Amino acid sequence: MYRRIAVVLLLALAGLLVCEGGNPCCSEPCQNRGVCTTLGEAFECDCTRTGYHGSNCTVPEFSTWLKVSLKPSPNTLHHILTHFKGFWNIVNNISFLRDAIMRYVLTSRSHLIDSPPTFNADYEYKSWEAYSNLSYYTRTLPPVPKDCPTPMGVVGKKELPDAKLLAETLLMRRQFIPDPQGTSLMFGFFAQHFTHQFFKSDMMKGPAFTKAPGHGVDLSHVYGTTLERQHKLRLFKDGKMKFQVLEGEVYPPTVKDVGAKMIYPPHVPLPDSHRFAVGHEAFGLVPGLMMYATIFLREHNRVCDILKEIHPDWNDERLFQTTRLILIGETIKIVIEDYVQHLSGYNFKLKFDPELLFNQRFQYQNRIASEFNTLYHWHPLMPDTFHIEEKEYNYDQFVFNNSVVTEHGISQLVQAFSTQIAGRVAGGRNVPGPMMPVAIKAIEEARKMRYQSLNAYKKRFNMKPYSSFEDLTGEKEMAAILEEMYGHVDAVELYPGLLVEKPRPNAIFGETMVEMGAPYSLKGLMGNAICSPEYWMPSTFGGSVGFDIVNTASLQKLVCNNVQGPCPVASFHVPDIEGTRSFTINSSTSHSRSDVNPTVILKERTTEL
Ligand code: ACD
Repeated sequence: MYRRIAVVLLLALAGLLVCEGGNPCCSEPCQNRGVCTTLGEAFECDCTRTGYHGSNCTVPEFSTWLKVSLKPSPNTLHHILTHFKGFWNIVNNISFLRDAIMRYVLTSRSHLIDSPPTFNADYEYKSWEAYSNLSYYTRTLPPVPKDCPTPMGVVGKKELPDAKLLAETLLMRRQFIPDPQGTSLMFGFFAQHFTHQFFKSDMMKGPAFTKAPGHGVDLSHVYGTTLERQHKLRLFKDGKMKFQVLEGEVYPPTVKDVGAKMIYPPHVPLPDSHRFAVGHEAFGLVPGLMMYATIFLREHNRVCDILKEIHPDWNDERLFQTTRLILIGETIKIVIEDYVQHLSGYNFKLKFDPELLFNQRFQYQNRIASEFNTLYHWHPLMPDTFHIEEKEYNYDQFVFNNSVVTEHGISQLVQAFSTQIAGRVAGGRNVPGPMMPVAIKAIEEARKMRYQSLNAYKKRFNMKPYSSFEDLTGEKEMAAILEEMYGHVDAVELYPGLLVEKPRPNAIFGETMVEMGAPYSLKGLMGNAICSPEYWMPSTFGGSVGFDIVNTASLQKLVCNNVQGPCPVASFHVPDIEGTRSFTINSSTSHSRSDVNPTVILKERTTEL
């Protein structure tokens, strides 16, 4: 009680102190998602529906107090979900229990996302412009006001550390650190392929803007963001997409053939036949992206054949449109049940079932947040070199090299990427050298958009803010550098903070990445129109056969249905020793697949069951 009074007094004092020199909202005086509004030199907190009241929204209502006191911390919940395998095996097989837990996961996560969206980089207060202008990413927290004494409000130094120095000191890889969750490169490339349909910053306008107005899973990376591009890529026969056959296998058509612009730098010595054209202009960047683009192209044409068989009377347009809805459904199913399932490390089995939300308060809409884009810079996933069959490619040999795709073929690429381990994301110093410019740019762009601090985001997503630098990193060396650079833990920026954060035990991420990433993800996936009661029915997908394709989709099936010959294992997790789901890292000295085995000890976690 005394502690709470002291906090209230301190906040009020901070507000008063700042009011003398400038904007009183700079000190973030309103807690618990209360909204700060300046009143001349004073401020007012709007605590409406926060569950708190008082001048700083710090006094809980009884029901809030009860909920907060009883609710386990995110780390405790994570521990429960990632241990006790025997218990979860039982729960996973009792459908009403599994459904109830999944419903809770979906609602508790998605209620953390403002829907309809509220702010953007240019509007720190609610406005029709911010709500309606789809060319902006939305913002979960409004930008730090321009007239604040420091870049993070009132705390920290007057100048932020040099972005390059910061990235080189704390983010750049020294030695490859493999992900202890066993994430594969197949996951890394899926992440890159899938997210580029909704993370598509419009750099002509600036980092706050997007060229993907669909704000979610619309498969625009397969079909193009504009109707003009889509039409260039379509065959206009039986609903299909254009393609070419190379060495007996189906690949995307050429830029020359279809006239859809792609980014292939002129110095890259690619023959015209390998200048593939797909939905996203930049997917020639790495063979991993083109591998997925090819798989999705084949899947589209495969599903068209199935639909045509059932609906011989349907025209090209209807076959195309229905197939697109099926592929959107397949994608969401794979993302929840394979991709997020893998990332979570949960022994609880996640479920894609839109009906779970039909009796809940839930809005079927989504707006991609700038902060989601920033946090998804998972470049530490990328290895130092890429191993395919007997070859090892460095970045120079790998980028913009579609020949790798046809030389090895989709099957071999899947096989190779499913067995090469990806890097750990949290814990610091694991961004590969060639990716460093992207990491530096992420820091600079966040500054341009005046992001609030890591700790402000922790509070916004119901986490306890870090109390010290060591609390953040879990060690002393990087903590001391951060202290030197930022002066105060409340001034640490979001993106560097996420990458240096102490990982959860044996995990790829720290607490903040998951607690922020999960709400954005689940809201974005389940907020899709196809998950709404109006759409979620067999007829939307051309009948029971199409609906079944959606409801039984998996990464493995997606691959098997679209490769010739024996189907390779397709997995977001590198191969296990029998019965093992995760890894214990023996040392931090693993460089590439050739030395993963000696240095990564695969160990059964029997003690944790
Ligand atoms: C939960 C489920 C487990 C969450 C675990 C990790 C989440 C961390 C980061 C985000 C992960 C995946 C992103 C996937 C999809 C993005 C979809 C966006 C659609 C617009 O505990 O809640």
